[in-house]
Amino acid sequence: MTYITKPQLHHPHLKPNALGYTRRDYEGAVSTLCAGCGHDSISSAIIQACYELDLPPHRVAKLSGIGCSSKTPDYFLGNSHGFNTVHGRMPSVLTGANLANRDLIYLGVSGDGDSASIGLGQFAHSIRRGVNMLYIVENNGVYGLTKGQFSATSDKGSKSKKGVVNHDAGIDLVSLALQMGATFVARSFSGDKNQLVPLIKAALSHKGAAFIDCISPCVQFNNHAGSTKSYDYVREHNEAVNRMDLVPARNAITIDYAPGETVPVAQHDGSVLHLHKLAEHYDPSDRVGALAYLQARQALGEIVTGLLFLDPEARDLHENLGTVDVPLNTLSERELTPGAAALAKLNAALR
Ligand SMILES: Cc1ncc(C[n+]2csc(CCOP(=O)(O)OP(=O)(O)O)c2C)c(N)n1
Ligand code: SF4
Ligand SMILES: [Mg+2]
Repeated sequence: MTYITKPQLHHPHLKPNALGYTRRDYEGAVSTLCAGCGHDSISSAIIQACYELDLPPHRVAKLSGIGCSSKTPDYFLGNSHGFNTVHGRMPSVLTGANLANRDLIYLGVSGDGDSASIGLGQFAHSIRRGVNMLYIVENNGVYGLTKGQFSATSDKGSKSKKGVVNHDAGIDLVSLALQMGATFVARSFSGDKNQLVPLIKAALSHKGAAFIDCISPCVQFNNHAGSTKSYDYVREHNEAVNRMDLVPARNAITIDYAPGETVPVAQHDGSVLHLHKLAEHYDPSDRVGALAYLQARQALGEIVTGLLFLDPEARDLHENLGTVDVPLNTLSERELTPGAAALAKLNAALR
């Protein structure tokens, strides 16, 4: 497809956010994905979330692997830092960048092939280390870019476009993230912006490893009868456990929800996440309960969406390692090489 550049001019009536940026300032290049691809809706939700959170674009670093999903960072946050790594290696590059500069907001974007096959080990270790990031998997159950092979998240018994049955057990990245110790775990659907935008806002405000598995239909290779990741299938089998909104710390906003219980959960940046429960007895603070709930609903053929687990006391990798408060990349040579006396003291402490 030919590369189309976007016009630089903004409509004069576009509403600016608190920083004076309009939604357009959070956009990227024109997408070259297939029309109707779920990944484009996720890009749009990311743009909306960053605009609503008033994030300074230069403070965001977006990283990805390889795949149609991993191409998407080119289509949002055009004024942010970006790094398109190799297949399955986004988590380690993101971890390194985060260790070097803790002051940026890290957004990792990946696909089910990128994270559940070649990158499975990297996915697991970045989550268990508590890297402060939002890790989104745009999950379509196929390798879209390489023309529709089953991926490791394809459900057992689901069919390819040509009718071939998948006999392998599917990997559920949400369950894996829960087991690996993620402190914010959610699942959503690219076609449900009302659920996805607040989830992204809350995950970006969370300190620790936040993971969102976003079902994102591939209209080219996996949007047919027999697929469990098609628009029709997800719409029919979606079971939302909660609805939510994130209230930034600076705004005193009261929330008016439909009848039902609303639970406020404070985030590390001072903002408050308001969770409105829909599913009966669902408790997003119970990690084991979340796993059991997921499996029970999966056995009924339901796809559970919403915020599935949140640890408001989450710690991140820097806290665990006891690193200094300032970004390591701002330390001077003198601070990094404190001299022979400091080395002797350190060695003595280890004897
Ligand atoms: C080391 C390596 N092995 C294999 C490939 C081929 N390859 C490119 S993208 C891809 C899978 C992408 O699937 P997914 O992450 O699900 O992205 P999607 O296109 O479905 O969004 C593969 C196997 C590659 N680029 N590099
Ligand atoms: S092949 Fe599938 S995943 Fe890739 S852009 Fe097209 S619809 Fe999206
Ligand atoms: Mg895929």
